Amino acid sequence: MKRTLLLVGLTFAFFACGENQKSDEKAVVEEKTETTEQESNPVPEKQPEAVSPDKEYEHEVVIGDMSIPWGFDFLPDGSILVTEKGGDLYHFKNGEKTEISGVPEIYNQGQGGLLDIALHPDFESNKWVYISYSSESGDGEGGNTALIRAKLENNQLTNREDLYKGKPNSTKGQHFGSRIVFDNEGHLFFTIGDRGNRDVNPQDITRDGGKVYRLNLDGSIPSDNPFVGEENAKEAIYSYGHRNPQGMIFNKETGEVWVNEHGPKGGDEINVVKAGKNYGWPVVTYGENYDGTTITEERTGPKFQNPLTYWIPSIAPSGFEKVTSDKYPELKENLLIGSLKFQYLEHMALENQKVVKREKLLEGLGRIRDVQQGPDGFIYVAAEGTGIVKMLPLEETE
Ligand SMILES: [Ca+2]
Repeated sequence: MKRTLLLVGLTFAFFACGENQKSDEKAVVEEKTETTEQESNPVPEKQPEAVSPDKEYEHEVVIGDMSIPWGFDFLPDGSILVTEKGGDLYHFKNGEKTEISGVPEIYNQGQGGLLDIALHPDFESNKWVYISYSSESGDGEGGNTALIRAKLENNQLTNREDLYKGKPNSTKGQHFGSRIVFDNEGHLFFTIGDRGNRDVNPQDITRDGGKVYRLNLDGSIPSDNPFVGEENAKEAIYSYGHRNPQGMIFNKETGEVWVNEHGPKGGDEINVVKAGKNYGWPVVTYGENYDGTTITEERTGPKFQNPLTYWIPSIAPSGFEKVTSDKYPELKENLLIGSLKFQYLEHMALENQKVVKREKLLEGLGRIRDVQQGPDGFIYVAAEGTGIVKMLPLEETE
């Protein structure tokens, strides 16, 4: 964009003007270029405070008796598949919870475990289910994030295919990612956090960790991925410089993938994921170390894509949804984000890419891991120590 504008501008200046006008035209070109860059990468403003809503939503527990329900998705009949971080996968239908067999062995360390689950967009005809988890497979002690797919038939996972495995393994328990979403063009996106190795992984495209990845649905690498053909690059990488994205949506309205990710102390972010862009961690951040010491004074820089917004203090975001149904008119087209730290569901309203409202919904429900709009249009929320609850629209509780 920048190059095009510059060329057009200079050509125009060359043919159309005398000496004096030439410098004027040049000034216009420079101004235009700057505006364009800023428009595509504005520095975020401080968020408004999160407030309690005028009226709290009621909820009903749909699946109870769970410890850490990490991720879930809906089958075509509206029943639910849900992971327990500890390593079990359940199918919940008609009030009954059935354990699914054939689930991969997890590396049970720290934040690792059985993580996200997502059904193939055409699950009804092909039965493919995608799962992310921490895995010990491959060389070296410890584990790293893996992505598989398998067919779900008769409460069993079969025909397993290993699609991706982050390297190297590490015994660190931090930052495995990992969400899975699909776009409308036959890709899937998933994330791996920096694996507790922030000074080595996120800024290096020849290493896994601190990345958003893009694959074709069979696990192959799209030929138009941004780092295809670059020496030693992990060609599945779509964007880098991330810390630990644990919430991801495909924003149908904009055709973009959006993530929310944990910052250090302060500095959680929402990022609009763009091909080949660097999201800055740990070179630029709005956060600091947990002990209050400085990571960097830099909040932004010319090489880095700014977040859409950032949280200070951190809410520890997990799960992400954009409301599109008509069940909750006051939430429509807005964002929902789970908070592990403050144990509420954040409702965030944007206007022109700026945060104009933040509300704390379902306060005290528990550490929220995931949020999804079901095929029935209702909002479902996975909370630690509870399970999955359905948020009831305000008019239904009046
Ligand atoms: Ca960032």
